Amino acid sequence: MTFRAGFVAIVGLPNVGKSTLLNAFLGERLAAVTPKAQTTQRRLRGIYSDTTSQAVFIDTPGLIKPRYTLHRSMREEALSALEDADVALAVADAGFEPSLEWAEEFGRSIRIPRILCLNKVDRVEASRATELREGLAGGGWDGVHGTCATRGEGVREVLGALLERLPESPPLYPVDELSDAPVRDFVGEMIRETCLEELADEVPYAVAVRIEEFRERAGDKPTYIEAVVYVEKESQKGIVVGAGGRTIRKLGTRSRTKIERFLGRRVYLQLRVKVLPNWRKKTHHLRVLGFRVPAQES
Ligand SMILES: Nc1nc2c(ncn2[C@@H]2O[C@H](COP(=O)(O)OP(=O)(O)OP(=O)(O)O)[C@@H](O)[C@H]2O)c(=O)[nH]1
Ligand SMILES: [Mg+2]
Repeated sequence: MTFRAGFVAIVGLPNVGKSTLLNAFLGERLAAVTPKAQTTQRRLRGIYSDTTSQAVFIDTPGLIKPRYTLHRSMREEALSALEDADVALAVADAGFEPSLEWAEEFGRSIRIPRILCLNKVDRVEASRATELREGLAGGGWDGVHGTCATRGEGVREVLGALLERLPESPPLYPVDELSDAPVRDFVGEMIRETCLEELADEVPYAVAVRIEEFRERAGDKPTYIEAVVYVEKESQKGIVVGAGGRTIRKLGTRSRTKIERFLGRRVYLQLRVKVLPNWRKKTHHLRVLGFRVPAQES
């Protein structure tokens, strides 16, 4: 029997449910998901394998008009994922008109096999979802599917359509691997996700997380993790620490619970807050924090 394997880039505007879909395909909570736009900041590979196929999904940051260097890095992450992809999975939010307009334009501009996922169909009338799917079907897509990613509805159908369009190839990664990202990257994302959930207004967007130490210890001692939450200003540091350290303690506890569930073992998490002035605009800071910065920015 032939085996199919290849890369699938998941692209779309922010907050349409790209990362939720990735998690639904894999049946694992691999990518950070929050109600806030711009949750995903860099590419994340998630690998789906079965007995006949392997899809290497690349979850990407939502496409936005860049306002500063971090945004340009995020946009570049999404566009370069498309360059390497065998199939594009465009995601739109059935209840969000701009994302539908984006999809229409994207469908016309892309040259590789393309599937459109109309997500969040639970937020519109069933008749509206059907009308949208029919309206979009003529746009050169290799398939238009309705999904509710949070409930897993329609997800298997999209997955099937994607796998069918992958090229014949042996597996690209070991079939028992879920991602090629190091564990400490996931740990950093879980802390950042918690910051997005717990902090309000502009503060969460000024947060970057760096894992300084990740050490497994002998016996039944908890894994030791030291992380720094970077913000851009002293005032933001005050907010993240909170009165008497209350906020940072809450962030620490919630993050630790997620990390322990993910790693399946006990964790000692040491969280600190530091100011890295204007890191989102500084090429050097972005590089230190592990972002890829487009060449023209250097
Ligand atoms: N009602 C509803 N909500 C959904 C659905 N799929 C995702 N969401 C919610 O939409 C929000 C955004 O989901 P994400 O998966 O983070 O979206 P994203 O496209 O990855 O966003 P960025 O990373 O910011 O570009 C979260 O609160 C999800 O729980 C869906 O099918 N229905
Ligand atoms: Mg995302």
